Amino acid sequence: MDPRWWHTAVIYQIYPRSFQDSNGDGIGDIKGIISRLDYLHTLGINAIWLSPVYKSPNVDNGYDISDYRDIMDEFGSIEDMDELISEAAKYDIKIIMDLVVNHTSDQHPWFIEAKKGKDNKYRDYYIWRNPVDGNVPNNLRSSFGGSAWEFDKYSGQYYLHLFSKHQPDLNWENEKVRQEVWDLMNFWLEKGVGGFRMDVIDLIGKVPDEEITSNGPKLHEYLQEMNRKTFGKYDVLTVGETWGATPDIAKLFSNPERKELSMVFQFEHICLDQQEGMEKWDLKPLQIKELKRVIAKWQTALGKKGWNSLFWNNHDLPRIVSRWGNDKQYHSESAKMLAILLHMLRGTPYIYQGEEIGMTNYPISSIEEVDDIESRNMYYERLAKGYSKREILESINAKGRDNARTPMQWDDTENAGFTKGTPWLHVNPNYHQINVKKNLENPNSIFYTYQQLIRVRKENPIITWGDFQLIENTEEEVFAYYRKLGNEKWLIVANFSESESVFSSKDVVKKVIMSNYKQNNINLSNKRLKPYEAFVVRI
Ligand code: TEU
Ligand code: CA
Repeated sequence: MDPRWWHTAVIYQIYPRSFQDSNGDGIGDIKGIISRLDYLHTLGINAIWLSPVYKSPNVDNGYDISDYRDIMDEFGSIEDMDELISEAAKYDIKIIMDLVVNHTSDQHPWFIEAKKGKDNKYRDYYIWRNPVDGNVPNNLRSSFGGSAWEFDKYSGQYYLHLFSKHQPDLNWENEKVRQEVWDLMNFWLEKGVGGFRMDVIDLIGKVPDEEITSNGPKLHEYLQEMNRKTFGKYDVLTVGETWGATPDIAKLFSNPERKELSMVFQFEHICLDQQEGMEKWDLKPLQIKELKRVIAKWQTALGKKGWNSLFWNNHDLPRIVSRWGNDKQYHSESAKMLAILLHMLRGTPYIYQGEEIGMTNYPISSIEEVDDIESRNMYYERLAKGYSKREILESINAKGRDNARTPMQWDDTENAGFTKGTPWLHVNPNYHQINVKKNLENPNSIFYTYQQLIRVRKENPIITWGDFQLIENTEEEVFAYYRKLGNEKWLIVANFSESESVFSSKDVVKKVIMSNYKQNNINLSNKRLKPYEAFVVRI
């Protein structure tokens, strides 16, 4: 594959509402982000994936857009955005915009027009169907609960919304819709953005009448057209959010010869603690052996015909150290282990804000503390089904999206230095112990592990380009693999457990590249592993 900048890059995701408030209204904003560029430069990242900052009524925190060419008042102005792009460029940091074009807000002028009647010129921008026997057209469900069809009394038709009813789905079959999307993408490309993260992009080819939502028949045709009409002429990163991707599907998206996207986010590893065929709230314990199998599969299956993105976290997922690490006794060890394991893989790593200091899930005790539409809808739906409050809150504490959305913990002053006002969402009370300032002051902090991982990746092509090989015959809780490029060979070993374990191999260590426990020399014959120990060695 032709090397591109994003092959060796590390991306940092910012959830703007919770990153840094600059004016005391309790809501993070663009000026706040600008004031923290220096910090991100110290970490060493190359690009920021910015969750949506466009005008939005905020039913789904910006994933419901009412104007794609303007900025949400609370976040600032279009001038602030221009300034962010140019200030970030001074640090060699690119801005990757979140492109949410499967749906708009119901407050978008297109939808306001479309609702005016069947002959309105914007009617066909959305997906309308007549009732069937006086009821919904079919059984399509919304991701946020209930039917995906909402009745519009005025016209007597239903419109489709795969998310909330305030997020009507665009009709991608309509050529004019596609042209509108190309225009708005070009608007941002001309401003010099570094690419797009494409929200639920595998839904745009849906065939609602056949109840096909993801991976519809025209999906790849649309993406090839998008590539030709917009970013194909630019040196940018594009990453699609694709919950329904298998490795074969991921190759369709990311094989450079097909001229679609740079890479996709796949979620197979992320779904391993969910009961088969159930919802994300229905948990089961993670099996390390499954995690090894799934990661190894994705590491090898794409071959030279596709590219992986690597992530543990985003704004929809619980905090990884609380999920598959240990956010109490082995907080630091397990956070570093997870970082080392992921960042030594082949692909482009993404860090979600606060992950680099080991931020943890926020413990909620009542639904009043919850902002997220997905959790709130599920709460009332399951209450009505007879679940107890206790079990529902347990699910939200484990998997709710607000876990990752609490404000960034900068220091131990009031509200963790996030705002001088009242934060829009509660700050995690553990900010006195877990914050950026403390991390920067401690050379052994989680932050410096991330910083080192980013630096080591830049200095060693083996991490970007080397082959991956899982080591099969280890203790179950030990995740070990080789990376190999030319004559160079690296070994990565991680103990995914709070108990001691052991790893044994005939390999001889030439150099310890890094480790989460201090050690200058490692003997691999019967190497005892401490809780959550992880190391990278050249052999
Ligand atoms: O998420 C896609 C999506 O399907 C989410 O509902 C996700 O499955 C869920 O949160 C996990 O349980 C994207 C965005 O990342 C999310 O924030 C938006 O709410 C959603 O699309 C709609 O735009
Ligand atoms: Ca603000």
